[in-house]
Amino acid sequence: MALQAAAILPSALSILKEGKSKDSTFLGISLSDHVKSDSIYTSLRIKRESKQRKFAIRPIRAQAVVEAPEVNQAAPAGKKTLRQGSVVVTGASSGLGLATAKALAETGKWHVIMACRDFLKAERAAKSAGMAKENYTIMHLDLASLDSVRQFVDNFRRSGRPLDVLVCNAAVYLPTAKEPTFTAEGFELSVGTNHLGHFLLSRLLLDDLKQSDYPSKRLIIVGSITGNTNTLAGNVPPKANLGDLRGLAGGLNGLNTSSMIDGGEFDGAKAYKDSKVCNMLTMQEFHRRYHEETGITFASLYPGCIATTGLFREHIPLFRLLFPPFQKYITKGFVSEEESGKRLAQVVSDPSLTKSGVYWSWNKDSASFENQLSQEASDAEKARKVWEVSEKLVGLA
Ligand code: NDP
Ligand code: PMR
Repeated sequence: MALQAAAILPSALSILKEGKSKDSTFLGISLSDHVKSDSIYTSLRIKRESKQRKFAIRPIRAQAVVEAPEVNQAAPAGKKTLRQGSVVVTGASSGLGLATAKALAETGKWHVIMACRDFLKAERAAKSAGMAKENYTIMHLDLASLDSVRQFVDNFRRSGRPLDVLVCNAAVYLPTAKEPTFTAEGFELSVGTNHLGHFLLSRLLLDDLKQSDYPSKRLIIVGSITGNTNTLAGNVPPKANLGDLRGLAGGLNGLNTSSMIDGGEFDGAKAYKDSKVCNMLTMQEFHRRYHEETGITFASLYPGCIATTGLFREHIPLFRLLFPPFQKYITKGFVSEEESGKRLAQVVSDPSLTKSGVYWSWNKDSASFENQLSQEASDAEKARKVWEVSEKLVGLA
């Protein structure tokens, strides 16, 4: 596959050149215009009656409860069937997140909390995917605002549901942006959303995961091949590189410090790849700090190249036209949204994928295997530094 891809490199490079065009007339609209969805959309199915509950996780939750799933006591004597699992999936309104939500919901074994910035879009997406109402709840989450992340955690806790699995899936990719755009707190938007928003979310929800009585509790952070420079895809410029983290330490605000983690000039494609490196490092740091103590499985994955998703919405039209056939027929790295959803759903619930600290990938026969991360994406010292700097930026330290 690598050779085939290398053989078409010259023509493919012209795609890359087109892809790097920073002509903002193509899609024009800054993502920051989209991210201010009103929190009135927050979906809380609150019952204002007190009820004896199986999952009395925090005393504060007693006033706002939903029908929490329980272990089915009605099963034949001695045999308790597993209660429905409760999984939060960020960015479940399209692409991989939606396909995963659908795959999990249709098993009937999972209740999916779709954590989305656009409530109506998520509702339409769930309906058109044919998801049964009782198998999902939509809750508002805008990862580009730390206040929204905290509000989501609060709302989730009030819902009274347990948290068995958290999937950090949402992302933005801004390859044609000429200038950086920023989150509510002033962090460059790609790293702010893909890494810092998820960092705060997962740190806060770790407590909730700890309290779950589900047999296999998991925290999954979606990574990617393009953040790994030990692959051909990861060597397509601009390459991921966190450098000495000077830009991250300065807050990525583009004012008194760079908007890029390594302190360099803004490059939207690189910012996305850097954010994926942070995602994979964060998963490993979680594993080192908490796996033994909590039994939680921490995992990351590369689901395959899902070339048709909304991730490429900001790319130029020519790229969006040629990218799917290029991946399908030349690199052979293409995977459908449905297949990618099945893969991530496996990482959520397959009893054979409980190993912690693993970066999963799939081979041509769609069999999962533990993949090797690049040197930078598996650098324990860098992971610790990213963790510590991120803690300060999101107000946890
Ligand atoms: P999509 O654009 O289809 O999905 C991204 C999701 O993230 C959308 O639901 C989007 O919401 C949501 N999102 C974006 N910004 C925010 C925000 N501020 N707050 C909350 N949600 C937000 O892309 P994919 O499905 O392709 O991407 C999903 C994951 O897969 C990402 O982590 C990506 O890095 C990873 N990945 C993708 C690959 C691919 O080939 N596509 C390959 C490898 C990894 P909305 O619908 O409102 O825009
Ligand atoms: Mg890449 C085996 C080869 C392979 C694979 C699996 C991917 C996946 N890509 C491969 C090769 C190449 N790509 C080659 C040879 C080129 C031309 C030089 C190339 C180009 C390319 C571009 C311009 N590829 C891209 C882009 C993007 O804008 C995408 C990106 O980097 O987004 C961050 C992308 C991707 N290629 C992939 C995957 C999975 C992506 C989507 C990125 C991601 O989500 O990580």
